[in-house]
Amino acid sequence: MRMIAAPKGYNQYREGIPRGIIETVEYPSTTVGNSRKAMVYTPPGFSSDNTYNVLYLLHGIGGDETEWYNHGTPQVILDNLYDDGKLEPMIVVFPNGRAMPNDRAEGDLFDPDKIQAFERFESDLLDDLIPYIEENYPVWINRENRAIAGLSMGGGQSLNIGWGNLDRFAWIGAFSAAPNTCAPQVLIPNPSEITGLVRKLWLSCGDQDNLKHISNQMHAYLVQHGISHIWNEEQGGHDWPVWKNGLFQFSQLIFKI
Ligand code: FER
Repeated sequence: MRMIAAPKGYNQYREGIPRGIIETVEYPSTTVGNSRKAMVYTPPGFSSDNTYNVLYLLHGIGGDETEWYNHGTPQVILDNLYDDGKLEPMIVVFPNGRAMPNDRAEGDLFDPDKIQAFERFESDLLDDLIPYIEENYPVWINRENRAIAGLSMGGGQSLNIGWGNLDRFAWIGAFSAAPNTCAPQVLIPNPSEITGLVRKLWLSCGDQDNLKHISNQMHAYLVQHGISHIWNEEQGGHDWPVWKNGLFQFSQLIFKI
């Protein structure tokens, strides 16, 4: 089994290094008809004199815009990677992928309305959140400067939204993609026409994850059609070690020529 693992200490808080800032923002959503929250990480040394890439990093069915921050210490992982000189400068946006008026992770998380809200998020992201970020942060607005990745439901969203909007995204990551992932032949009906458009495609899943058939199926289709990607089947379940490794690995691959 091929396995790309983060080195020990990758998510340990380091004393005395420059740090990014993580904050909560609110943006007007025409899609949902209210004001919605997202978290935004700006990197160490962030300055509006510079222009940044943007990674949209999505949560799972049990989470909201705070899930990565509460469980994944993304700011520690990213601060350490900047300290090691491993990342292109990027802002990371943590949206709430359940695009409905009550977007908290409460009640029956599998309620069809809530599952549908994960689909509706595509419009909220493209029409509301991305424009908000691009108006309020100094960011590049080309597809090559925009990445999308996520865990589980967010991994499915990343594959669906990424492949569905190649004019907007050039980098896609899916960690333990959930059954909301569209069939690969629906997402990529004409493989010969998209050669090279996705600059890096990362797929990972734990070997103990009972949703692994979703990733297996995507991987098999990509292999069958010669679509370049990285497939990391790693030890683990449907859980944070896999997702944090996903962020650690994927963030180093993106926005590099
Ligand atoms: C399902 C099983 C798991 C499903 C979604 C999930 C939409 C999501 C899991 C997660 O986000 O952790 O059948 O259907």
